[in-house]
Amino acid sequence: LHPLVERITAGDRRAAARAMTLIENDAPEKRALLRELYAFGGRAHIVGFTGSPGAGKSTLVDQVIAYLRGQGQRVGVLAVDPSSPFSGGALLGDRIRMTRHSADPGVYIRSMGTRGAVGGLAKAARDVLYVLEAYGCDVILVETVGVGQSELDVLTVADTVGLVLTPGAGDHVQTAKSGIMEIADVYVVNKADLPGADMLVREIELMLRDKSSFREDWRPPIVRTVAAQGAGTDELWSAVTNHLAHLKHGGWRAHRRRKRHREETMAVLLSMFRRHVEWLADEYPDWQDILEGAAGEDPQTGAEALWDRLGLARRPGGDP
Ligand SMILES: Nc1nc2c(ncn2[C@@H]2O[C@H](COP(=O)(O)OP(=O)(O)OP(=O)(O)O)[C@@H](O)[C@H]2O)c(=O)[nH]1
Ligand SMILES: [Mg+2]
Repeated sequence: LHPLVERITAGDRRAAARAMTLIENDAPEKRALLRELYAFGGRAHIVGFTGSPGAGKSTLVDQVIAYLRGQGQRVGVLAVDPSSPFSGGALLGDRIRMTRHSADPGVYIRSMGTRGAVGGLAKAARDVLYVLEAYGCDVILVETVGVGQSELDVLTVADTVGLVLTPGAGDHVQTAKSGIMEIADVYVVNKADLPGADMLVREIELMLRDKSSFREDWRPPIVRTVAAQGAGTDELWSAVTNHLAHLKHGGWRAHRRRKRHREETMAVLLSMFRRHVEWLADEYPDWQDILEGAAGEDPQTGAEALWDRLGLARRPGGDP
């Protein structure tokens, strides 16, 4: 085992931090680390929380941490912060309201900026999660704000997605950003102490009457919370664990894992392919000429010529 991986699995926090930084920075050791860390993937229940800015995601995550610690579970947190550059690592100020847990050895909180993430935020998050899984986290909570496609893409790493909505301003079901309502496995109506919570619950219920929108045969439950007072956390967590049981029972978790594996492998393969072609173009001027259309040929013809030069097979019918 890589010495760093060995230390991570022994519960060494500094080793975990170091590995995450190496991974985020795309360091030369990254590949060797990920190769070994892969074996730990799938051990933790990964739960994403998303929603509008200020919906109470961090407050909620903080309550869930306390709840899970009460059960003796080891908890990891990945807070995705769009306002920060990609490599940060350290706790990002007061956007994260979980600092009361930062001295607890059973809690590992990591934040990840999004500015400048290469190869996609979801991939970067997935890679960091391997470290938290190797560290022995039973549950990993991922907080990401529900604006921007790449922030939402991060949720593909989650087994269960909680969409945090609040009564009143902006969060009406009808006006919600398209795509965001559909990703929820659990609807969390937070700030249920404020007026309008009943109305919001009714709106969601109405929307859920259209059963055709259920993903993976799961009817998303609606849970009310007052995160600021710690109310509703146990109901929230039982909804979340019910969802995981459903995924496992129905074979959905294995199905998703295969699908994600396929996507990740494809992404790696395509980027290898791209790098290889770029290398050839650097190495051989005639590749460069074809790429730039020096002889006046169209891009399709040029690409097919390069395809043939790579010695790649054509499909029956003649298409590459
Ligand atoms: N009234 C009320 N306020 C709450 C509740 N939960 C959180 N808040 C308050 O809402 C504000 C935003 O909470 P955060 O937890 O930072 O929200 P967030 O969704 O993490 O915000 P960003 O990370 O900035 O997107 C804070 O002032 C909280 O105290 C609640 O249940 N009721
Ligand atoms: Mg927050």
